[in-house]
Amino acid sequence: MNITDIVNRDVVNLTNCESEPIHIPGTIQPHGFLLGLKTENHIIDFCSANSKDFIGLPPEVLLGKPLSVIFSEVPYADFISYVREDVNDRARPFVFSFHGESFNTTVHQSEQTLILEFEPFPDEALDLPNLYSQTRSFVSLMEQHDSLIELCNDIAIETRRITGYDRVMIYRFDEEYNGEVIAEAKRDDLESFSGQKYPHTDIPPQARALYVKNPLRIIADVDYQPVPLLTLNNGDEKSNKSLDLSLSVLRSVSPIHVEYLKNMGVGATLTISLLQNNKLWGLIACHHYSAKVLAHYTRLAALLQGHFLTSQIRVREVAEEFEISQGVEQALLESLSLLHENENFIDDYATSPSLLRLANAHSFVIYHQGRLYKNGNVPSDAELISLFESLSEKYPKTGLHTEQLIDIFPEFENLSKYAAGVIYHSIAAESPDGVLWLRAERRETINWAGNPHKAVVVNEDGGIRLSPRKSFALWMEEVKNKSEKWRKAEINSASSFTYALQKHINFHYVRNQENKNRILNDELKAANKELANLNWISTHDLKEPLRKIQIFASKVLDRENPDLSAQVKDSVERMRFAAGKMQLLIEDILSYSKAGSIDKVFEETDLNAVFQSVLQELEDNITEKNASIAADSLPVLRAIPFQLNQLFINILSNALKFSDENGPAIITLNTSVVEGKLIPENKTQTDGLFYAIAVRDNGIGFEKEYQNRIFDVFQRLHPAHKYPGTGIGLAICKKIMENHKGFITADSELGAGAVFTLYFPVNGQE
Ligand code: BLA
Repeated sequence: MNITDIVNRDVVNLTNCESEPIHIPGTIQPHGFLLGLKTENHIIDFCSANSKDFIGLPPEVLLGKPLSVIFSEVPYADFISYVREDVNDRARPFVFSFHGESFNTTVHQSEQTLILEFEPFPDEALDLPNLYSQTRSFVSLMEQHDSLIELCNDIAIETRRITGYDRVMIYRFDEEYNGEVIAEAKRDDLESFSGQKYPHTDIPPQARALYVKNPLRIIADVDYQPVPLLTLNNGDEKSNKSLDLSLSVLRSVSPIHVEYLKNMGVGATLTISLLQNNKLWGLIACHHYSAKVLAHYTRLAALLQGHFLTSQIRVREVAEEFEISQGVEQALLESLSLLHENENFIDDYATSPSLLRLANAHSFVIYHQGRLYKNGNVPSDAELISLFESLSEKYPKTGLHTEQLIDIFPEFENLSKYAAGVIYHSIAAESPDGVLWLRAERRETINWAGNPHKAVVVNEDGGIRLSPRKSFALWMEEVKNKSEKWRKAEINSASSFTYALQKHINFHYVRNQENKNRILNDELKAANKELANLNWISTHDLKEPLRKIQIFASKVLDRENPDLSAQVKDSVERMRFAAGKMQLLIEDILSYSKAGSIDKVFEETDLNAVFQSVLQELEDNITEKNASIAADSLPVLRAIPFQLNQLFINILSNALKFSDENGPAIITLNTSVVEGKLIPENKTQTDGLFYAIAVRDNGIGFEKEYQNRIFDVFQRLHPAHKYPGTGIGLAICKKIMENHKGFITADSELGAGAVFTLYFPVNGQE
């Protein structure tokens, strides 16, 4: 028979210490022995080398045999049904007897192997703890204490009472798995570890993972000799077998951890996991200063202490968090009512204490449109502005909360006195405007048990082997430039307030704008009213007397009264002329104001017909000027016919009026279709196609600089005595084009004719 061990002989070094396969050491601790059975036939496949010490049979005898042959004292059927029932329920162990001695047997499945771990009962006693009284005393502790730490302290005392370890500690992890002793019960002569902090490297990740899976770990004697696990080597099966001992109770201990415990002077330990959401929250860590094996049921009682505490952690933490968040919420509500009830919130209430309390901050600042509104002790204005600028540049959208601003902006180290930690939100895009809650630096001293930066020592013998630190002497670290951590409730409340503030600011802006618009609108209404009045006056008060003047003047002149001197006649003539002009002006003003205000009735309008009728209307004028006016085919539009009539009259009579005396006037109309976006006047970039009707003449033209102003009311480019008119015609044209969602442009050079282009949307928009 060929027997080999499965001992893992890898040495821990710097690169593998975090991944040391501690679940497959291939050895166990010697306070019990282990058999590994093939699941299918219960043939003994693994046996610890110490079996003879307990049952007098060495591995050579046991390996390869069925279990039933060895333990004949126990009805084998009982074991089979125990295994079937619930293999992982370690609360109720199986009891095997051999030659009259009973063994507490812990059974569990590991891959293809059924593992049996046999431990003699200490003092031969089946030591049942009084679970009822344990539970009752826990319930009374629970009722006595509000705070988690107080409860932890009593759990430590109670666990020590039940188990008898020299020291029981409640050890809590932080986010990086550094741990702190938050409660302790110990022998009076021992020095306290309370408040000490231990680096995460003391319990590497794979060890933590094991303690999640298997919540109880016993190291019975740090001076033990590991016992190898043996197996048959049948030639065909290579001897590279291993046995996963993750759930085992006897699993041997990592040598580096043994050394650690020896460095600490500890002889035996018990560790119970405290889990929250399937993660290690902490440990109940027990030390004994000599070897110690705990009886099975006492282990369960200790485990129960762990479950008790675990059940309360969340409740207490939530209760503590709840109390804080209630304060925060109350302050948030106060702040929001101030915000909602005061139009000038920023000016009047930025210094309200509730703004600090809503995030439990030391100070608070709003930066809005170049002004700082400060609440509490804050850095100088220049420093604040520079901070807002840096923050808005780096976090234009997301906002930020940090306990240590200098991690992100090292240049702000000198602000730590006020702003070691910040909550920041931007309140306006593309500007440094924002809000800041600040927390001052909280200097803190961490009492490390030994220098955490030297938690591992590379030994000098070749530099390969690794040791845990040898000194646990107090090593104090001062934490600087860091504030207290922002809690979730505080961060959320700051976001809620910022959101409301943003709405408040926007609302204010819109309200201001609305107010301005309302004032403008009122002014406009007043102006319109005045204008309407003017129309009325024009028609009734002005036109009538003017007509009378004209009639009388005509009468005077027509009678050719011989008594009248030539001078008087001339004066009357001028008077009639002036009255005529004035009447024309009134007519034009009237039609200008009408062009914008009449109800618009759009009809299918053939511009060719309009053009022909306008030619007839202007016939005398055309003849007088010896002009020719020609148009290629004009479009049919949905339009207001009489307005287009007026438009053509104005444009063409304008061309005739400003024709060159030295030659016949030639006026042409050409129609093309252009892209809306290409029309320079189209400021809103209306899409779609437009008819472009270019009215070209060979008249006297005008200087280029007037091409925009030419459409303004009363704009005259040429002397009135030579080119009479009211200066309103083109303004009316522009208004008519606007009514048709079109545009009008003018282009000319002095002496080189002019082009007026009328743009109508092809799919006429009414
Ligand atoms: C395991 N390390 C542990 C355990 C504890 C600690 C509680 C669980 C095992 C046990 O019950 O002892 C650490 N013990 C502490 C701490 C206190 C304490 C912090 O009492 C404080 C009061 N350890 C090292 C280094 C390595 C290391 C440098 O210091 C590795 C690089 C490893 N620690 C290590 C390993 C285990 C461990 C591998 C798992 C032991 C095992 O379960 O086999």
